[in-house]
Amino acid sequence: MGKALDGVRILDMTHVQSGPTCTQLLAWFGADVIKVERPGVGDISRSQLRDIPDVDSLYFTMLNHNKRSIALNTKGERGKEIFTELIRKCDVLAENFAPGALDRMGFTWERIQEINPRMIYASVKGFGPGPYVDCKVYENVAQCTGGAASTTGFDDGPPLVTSAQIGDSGTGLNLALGIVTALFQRERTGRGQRVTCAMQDGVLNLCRVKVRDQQRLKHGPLKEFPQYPNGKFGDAVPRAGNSSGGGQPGWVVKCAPGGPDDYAYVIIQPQGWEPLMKVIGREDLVDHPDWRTPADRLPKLDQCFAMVEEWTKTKTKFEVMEILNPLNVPCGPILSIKDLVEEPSLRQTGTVVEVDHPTRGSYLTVGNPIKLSDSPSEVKRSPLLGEHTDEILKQVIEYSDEEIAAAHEQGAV
Ligand code: CAO
Repeated sequence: MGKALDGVRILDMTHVQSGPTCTQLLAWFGADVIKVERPGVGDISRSQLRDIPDVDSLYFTMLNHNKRSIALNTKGERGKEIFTELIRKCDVLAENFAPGALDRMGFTWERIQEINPRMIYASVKGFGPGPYVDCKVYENVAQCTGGAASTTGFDDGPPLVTSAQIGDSGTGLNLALGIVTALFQRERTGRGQRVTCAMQDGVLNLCRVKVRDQQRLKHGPLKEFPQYPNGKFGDAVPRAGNSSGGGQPGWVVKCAPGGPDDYAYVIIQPQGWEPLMKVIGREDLVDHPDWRTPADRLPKLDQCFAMVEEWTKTKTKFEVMEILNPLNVPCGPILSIKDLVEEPSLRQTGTVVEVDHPTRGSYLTVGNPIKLSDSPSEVKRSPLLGEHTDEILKQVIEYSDEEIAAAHEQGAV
C-alpha cells in the first residue's frame, strides 16, 4: 500500500528533540527523510543519556525512526556543494539549530530560494521576533517562558514543569502541520515558503485556557480553583493543583492499595452527581438544598472530592474505572509508564511498538499517534551515523563512484 507522503523528500537538519519529532512523523507518513549529520559526531542525542556504552541512545533511536543518515560537513566547501545539490533535489528543508546557524553556513532563506524556489524551509526556534529572538531554548525553558510552569503545580509550591514534552514534541507537531500545509499550498502556487514555529508560541497555544482564566480573573475569583473560597487570588492566574481546566470540576483521588500511582481522576458533571452520590453511599446529598446544584457545590469542591475519596480508597483505580464508567461518570486511572508499555491494546494499535536495532537489540518505542486508514505507519529502526551516505550521494544527487571517493578523500562526508 502506498503512503500519504510518498514522493516527498525532506532534507532533515534537525537535532535533539523538537525537530526530529516532526520529521519522524513525516517519515511515518512515507516521506523520504534524509538526516544530515556532522561527520564523526552526528546528532548530539546519539550520545546523550546512554544506557549501553558506545551504542546509539534510546533518546536518539526513539526520535529518528524511518530516516536515512548522511554524514556531511556542511561548513566545508565541498560539503556546501553537496548540500546545495541536496537542496535542489528535496521538497522540504527542516532545521532547529540555534538562531542563525544555517545563515552562518551561507544558506539564508534568500539563497535557498535561489537554489530551489519550490523549497519549503521549516524551522523551530525558541522564540519568535522580539527581545529573546537570539536565545537558545530547551524544553523546560519553553515551558517556563510559555505560561505552562507558572500555572502548573500547587499554590503553596514553586512553578512546576510537566514531563509531557509540550515545548519540544508539541512544537514538532506544529512544524509538521506547517510543512504539510505549505506542501498543499505549493500544489496551487508552485512556490515554496518559510515555515517558522516558536516553542514559546507552541506552549502558550497549549495554555490557551489559562489566557481565558487571566481575563476571567478581572471579574472575580476563579471558583473552580482550590483557592476558592478561602484562599487569595493575585493579579495573575495561579497554580491550580489538579483542578480541571474545563467547565466541570475534577480532582485526583487516592485509591487502594495506596501505592505511588494508586490514584484516579474523577469529574463531576451535573448529571453525574446523582449516580456518584448513590454509589459512594451519600444518597442523602442528591437533592440536599446545600449540595444539589453545581453552583451549590463550587465553594465546597474540596469536601465533595474528600467524600468521593473515602469511597475510592476502598477500591483499586481499575475498580473505580469499572464501577464509574457504566454510570457515565467520567474518570480515569493514573497509569504509570510501566502500566502503559505493558498494555496489550496499545501494542495492538501500534502505539507502543517493539523495534529491533543492529547494535542495541530490541527496544520499545512509541509509534505514530496519528492513524490513517490508507497510510499505515510501519516503525523502522533509526539509521546508524552516516549509514546511507554513499547511497544518498549516488541515488539522490547522482554522483559517480569517482565523485563519491573524492568527497570522502576531501573529508566532506
Ligand atoms: N556540519 C557542520 N556543522 C554542523 C552540522 C554539519 N552537518 N550540523 C550542525 N552543525 C553546526 C551548526 O552549524 C552549529 O554551528 P555554529 O554554532 O558554529 O553556527 C552547531 O553545529 C550546532 O549549533 P547549535 O547552537 O544549534 O547547538 P547547541 O547544542 O549549542 O544548542 C539548542 C542546542 C537545542 C539549544 C539549539 O540548537 C536551539 O536553541 N535550537 C532551537 C530551539 C530548539 O529546537 N530547541 C529544542 C531542542 S530539543 O530539546
